[in-house]
Amino acid sequence: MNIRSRGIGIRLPLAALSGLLAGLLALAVAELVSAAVRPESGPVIAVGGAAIDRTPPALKDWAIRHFGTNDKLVLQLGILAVLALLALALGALALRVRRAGAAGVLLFGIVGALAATSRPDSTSAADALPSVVGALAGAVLLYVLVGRLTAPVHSMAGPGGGAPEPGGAVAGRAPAPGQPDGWDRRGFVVAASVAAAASVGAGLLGRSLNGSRGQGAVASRGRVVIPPPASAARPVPTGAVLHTPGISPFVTPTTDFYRVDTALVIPKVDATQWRMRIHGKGVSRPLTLTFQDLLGRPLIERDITLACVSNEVGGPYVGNARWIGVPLAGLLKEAGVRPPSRGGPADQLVARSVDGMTIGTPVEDIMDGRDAMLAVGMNGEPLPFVHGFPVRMVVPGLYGYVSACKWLQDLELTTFDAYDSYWVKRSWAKKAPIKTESRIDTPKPFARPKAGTVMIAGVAWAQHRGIDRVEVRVDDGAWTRADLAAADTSDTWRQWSLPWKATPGGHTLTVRATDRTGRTQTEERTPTIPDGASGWHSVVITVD
Ligand SMILES: Nc1nc2c(c(=O)[nH]1)N[C@H]1C(S)=C(S)[C@@H](COP(=O)(O)O)O[C@H]1N2
Ligand SMILES: [Mo]
Repeated sequence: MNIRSRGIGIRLPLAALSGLLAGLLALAVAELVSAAVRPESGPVIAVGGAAIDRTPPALKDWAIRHFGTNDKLVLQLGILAVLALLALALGALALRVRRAGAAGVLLFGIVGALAATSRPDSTSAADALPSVVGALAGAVLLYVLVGRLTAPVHSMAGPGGGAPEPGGAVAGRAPAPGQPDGWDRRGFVVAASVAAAASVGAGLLGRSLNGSRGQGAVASRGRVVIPPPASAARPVPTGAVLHTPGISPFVTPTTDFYRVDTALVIPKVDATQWRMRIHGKGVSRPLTLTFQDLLGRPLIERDITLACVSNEVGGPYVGNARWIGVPLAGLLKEAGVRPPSRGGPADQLVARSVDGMTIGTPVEDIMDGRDAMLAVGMNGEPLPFVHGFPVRMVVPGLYGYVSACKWLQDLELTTFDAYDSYWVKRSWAKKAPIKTESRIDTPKPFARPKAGTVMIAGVAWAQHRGIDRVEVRVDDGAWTRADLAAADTSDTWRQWSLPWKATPGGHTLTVRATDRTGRTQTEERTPTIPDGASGWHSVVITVD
């Protein structure tokens, strides 16, 4: 009698479990090895990063819309879920053809290795190691475990039973007494338990090593003392801050500030090691700057509202902070750069980050007198790691993807003809000034306020042009001017509010803003791609 058929009922789930254990060991070993290479080289991070690089813009926007800043967590959980399913399948396959199952595990290691070495921030073939070593461990484990499931057990042969046979070719052997299914139950349980324990150990050790990486960077941030600015921000006029319940605060607290980037591992750069070069077309005096060089220069402090091009009408990816940093125009001038309007040959400044991001900004905008800066501080402290420590760019009036490179490492002058930056390669516009927009913060969609006076309030922004007017419309009524808070600067958003005598029933509230060039934001709805969403924000509520 063929034991393969006799034991299949229990052996199939156990084989699938073996696949899962092999996958677990592979990931755990990879995590451990990545602690020795660099955390970004781990297979889940690498495949996740490679997936982000290749995500079509529409899907990226969908992910940001639905998962917000959790999009990266969702991506990694998704990768793990897919890996788990494939591991189960490979386990089942191994029961039929042991070598094929093991080879399948190795194949995933190769995919991980390719992803890790293809990332823009990968500089060394060592990035392939975590995936390869992890997959080897997983493949061996799967081979051994399934060996226990298919090994004939000779009577009283003791633990381990017979030698594993290639391909599990065990048909025709009689099951051992006391082992009616004809497989090495004890050997399997022992091997599986040891493997599970080893995975947990390796995984936890790798996690903790990876978690404690960047201690030097954390310490360096702790030691940063930002000197007082040579040019302080003008005090926010008292009338610029409204306290209507539910309105976005004028200054966005750092912890609430939106975060949009492609980094699955937040770069931890040691400020004492930081160097940045300014070089390229039309640079007659290339500069290399340290963090101390930057702090030693006259600093400017400015309130600037940042916005993301992926922000939908009414969306959350906009925030206002107090930035401190070095004026970028001055640095460029020192490097001998002239803007195109003064005959300079470079019209694009490409910022590169330590994580391989590239962001291209018009040189003309940087040098036209606006407060473009290399920011070192945000809301009174050194930049938080998630917002680009130690140095990022901030340019008033331009969406973040064309101006606000975090974890800055290099500035190269070139032309828009010669080079497409990261998002431009992914079909976003080369140039993207922020569109005039306004948002109703309160009431919230589907709110049920009581009839009587209801405060409608929110924010409006048209960075570097300034907001001139905000109007609100209830249903199809006339546009009514909202009360505008005092303007801080043209680079910040403006809060607004309007008391409304709410009558019972369903209502649609709509807002629109007009900037100081006299242009009213267009009603025409466009998607975020390629250069930012347009349209009027409206909110549907029911008054009780
Ligand atoms: N290195 C790096 N810098 C980056 C990005 C990124 O993905 N990587 N995203 C940009 C985008 S699209 C925006 S909107 C801003 C967001 O800055 P914040 O996360 O500090 O709010 O950072 C910009 N700088
Ligand atoms: Mo963005």
